[in-house]
Amino acid sequence: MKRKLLTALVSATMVMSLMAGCGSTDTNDAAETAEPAAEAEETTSEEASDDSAASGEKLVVGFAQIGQESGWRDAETASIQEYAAEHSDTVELNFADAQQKQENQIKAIKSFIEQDVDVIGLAPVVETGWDQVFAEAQDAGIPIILLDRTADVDESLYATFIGSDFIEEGKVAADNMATLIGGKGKIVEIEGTVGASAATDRKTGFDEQMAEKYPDIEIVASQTGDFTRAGGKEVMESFLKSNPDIVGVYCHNDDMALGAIEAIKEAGLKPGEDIKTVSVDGVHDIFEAMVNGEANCTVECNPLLGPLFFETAQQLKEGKTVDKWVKSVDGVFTSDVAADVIDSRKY
Ligand code: GYE
Repeated sequence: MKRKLLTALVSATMVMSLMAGCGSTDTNDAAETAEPAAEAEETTSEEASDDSAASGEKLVVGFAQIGQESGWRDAETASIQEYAAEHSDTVELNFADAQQKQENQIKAIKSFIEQDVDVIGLAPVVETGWDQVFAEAQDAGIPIILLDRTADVDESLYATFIGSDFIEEGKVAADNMATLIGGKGKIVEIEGTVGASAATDRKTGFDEQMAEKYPDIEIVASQTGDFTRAGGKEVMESFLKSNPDIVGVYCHNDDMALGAIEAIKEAGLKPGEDIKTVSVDGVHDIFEAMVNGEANCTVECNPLLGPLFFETAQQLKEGKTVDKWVKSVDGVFTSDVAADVIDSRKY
């Protein structure tokens, strides 16, 4: 059933249809209903039926998700699962939650190959270590879609990357931080998961922009908070002890900023005033913090990738090829507009 890839184009209209197809997702609901488990868990949208990858003409997709580290990721999972549920007559989703572990993602991919799915989707927790399993998928004729993070492999080993420009996000974050602190002062940086493309590139973009354009701003400390709220809080607590004179914190995602805000408050300081915040994602909770004056800026990164993911998978199943990078179009929001836009946010 699977065909080798040819080169073609995902048109701009697909990106538009993604934007139009963004349903409203409640990340809190997703977090509440998600069941944590010790190992990678696989569920299929069609468990009750006897359809299989080999039988019907349905689009059969395996998706190896990272886990549940952030509100952003819960929103992405909900977008994928909702699309599959709404299109259950044409689509079958086999979803694996890797509990933050690369080895579980590799196991899931191997199991999707065994099942002979049409297309494999993967959000790679880290960039390296994928060559072998990607080659196995290629040998089996199964195209791979990288969703929301890139992998450091030869371009021939995957069909496309759907996601944002993280270097650009870092640069935009730097410009906004510079504006917030008047172009000078000491700041700290809380990084995402070590080895994840979203963390590496958000750091590169931010640090390079700071070095090139803002000589009077000094990044005095930079450490990982693993993209989690608890991680952001813990790192900020230690930063505040050793750097009491900082005026800003840049976080690679909103969840870590929300943790950092708690740490700033517990230290008797005012987040959003004494220490300015800039983070990435645009989740609902950071908009609430901006409305409350406790956060200053978020650089958007769209997690509602379900519709585009399945549309792209269908094109691949039909033997069409797609752009190597289908780039998300994202905005940037500061606290002065937060109250006006919060109700229109979809995640
Ligand atoms: O920004 C962060 C999540 O890979 C773009 O992963 C994604 C990032 C997102 O944990 O919140």
